[in-house]
Amino acid sequence: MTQFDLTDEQRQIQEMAQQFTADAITPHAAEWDEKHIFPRETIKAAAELGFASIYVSEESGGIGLGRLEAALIMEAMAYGCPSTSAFISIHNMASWMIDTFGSADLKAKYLPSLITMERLASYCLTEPSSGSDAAALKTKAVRDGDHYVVNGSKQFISGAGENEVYVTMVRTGEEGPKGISCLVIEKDMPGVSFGANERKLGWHSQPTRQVTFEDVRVPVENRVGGEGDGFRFAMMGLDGGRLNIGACSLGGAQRCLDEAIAYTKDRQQFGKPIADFQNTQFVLADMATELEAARALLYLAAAKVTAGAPDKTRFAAMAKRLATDTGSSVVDRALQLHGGYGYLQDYPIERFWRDLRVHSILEGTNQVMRMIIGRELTRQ
Ligand code: FAD
Ligand code: 2MC
Repeated sequence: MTQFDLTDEQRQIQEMAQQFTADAITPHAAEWDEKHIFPRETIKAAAELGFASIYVSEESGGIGLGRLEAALIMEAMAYGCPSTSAFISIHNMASWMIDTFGSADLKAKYLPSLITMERLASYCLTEPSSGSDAAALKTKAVRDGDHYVVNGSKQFISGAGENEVYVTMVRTGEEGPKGISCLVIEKDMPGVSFGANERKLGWHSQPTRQVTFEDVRVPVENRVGGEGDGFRFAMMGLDGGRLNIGACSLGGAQRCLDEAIAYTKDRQQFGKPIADFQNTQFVLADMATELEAARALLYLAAAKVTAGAPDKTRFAAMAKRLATDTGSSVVDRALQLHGGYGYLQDYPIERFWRDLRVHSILEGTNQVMRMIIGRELTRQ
């Protein structure tokens, strides 16, 4: 084992996730996509392997692994279905925020059911008028005795309507990032309602809805950390979430590369397999090279986030930007190598093409990633 290789334990985790994917995800993913099925039972089965609490501490009942192990698991599951893998990542991000910053009572209240996925968690930052400029969020929480009264709405919430727990960034104070706090809000609290399921290009195996809060009374004990800490917690959650989204792109792209290799060896034109054309081999060579380079940066960034390195946020942003752009570009080339068949639902490529497209947008657009990187590079 060298510093550039995985440990035996990491390989075992990777193989377990690959086996789970081959058995429980890959055979069904096309149907989930086509029929917009939310595979709750499969997601719950992932929890039995610890995949709902990958970096929730062992003390709290999680499996207490690092970000590289999480990336390996997300990458492996995305080989079958990027949308389902990303859904599980978001649940992990929300659970980690409760475990890392929540009080002992809050952890006891929510973590046991989140770890088993009896309850599923969403992460609510985006609002209709604040996406990239997340610190401008307006959802207001006003203190009234031992409750907050919450009013406002969240846009594009993954899992909304299905999930039971909403880790929600709200304004309790001044404008800007320092006036934001984080509350755990439950689906069944009076005043919580959901918009229609958005009709999307991809990510069909999970719902996306607006969440509206109308005079929702949330106990003060459901606040994660102190007043004004919410934006920092939200950003720290995203340091890990962005790695996972990048990993989902890598896994999806690896699947399409493997499909393209098999297809081009089989498909004959001009009397020989199209894999024999130098163009095909050069395209495959570039796909594999770029994928490995993006993977190497992502694993490095994951190690930095686990270690709490000072440059972890920049590395997570660089890795998310490169892995998601590379992933989409690899899938696009795989589609081209399939010719017209790549455009058909009979082959999996078009699903991956659609699923990976949103990874350059969510958990911070790739322009915001460049902003984070550029700011740090030019900071005096
Ligand atoms: P905008 O911020 O309006 O950006 C529009 C364009 O302007 C983008 O290209 C952007 O890069 C660019 N832009 C904006 N500001 C700048 C700048 N300063 N410099 C250069 N370019 C800029 N959010 C959640 O909180 N929870 C979720 O679970 C969740 N799930 C999602 C699921 C899906 C399927 C989708 C599509 C989105 C989800 N989101 C979620 C929201 C997602 O994070 C936002 O869509 C994203 O952050 C971008 O915000 P926006 O859509 O408002 O775009
Ligand atoms: N870790 C810890 N603290 C952080 C941090 C991080 N990664 N990033 C920012 N902060 C702190 C920062 O240090 C500052 O605190 P202080 O003033 O005490 O130093 C505070 O937070 C405000 O930070 P900025 O001054 O950088 O805030 P600004 O508003 O200028 O920009 C930006 C922040 C653009 C990086 C942030 O708004 C952002 O990431 N936008 C994209 C939104 C996003 O990613 N949304 C994803 C939604 S979730 C999703 O899509 C899903 C599918 C789940």
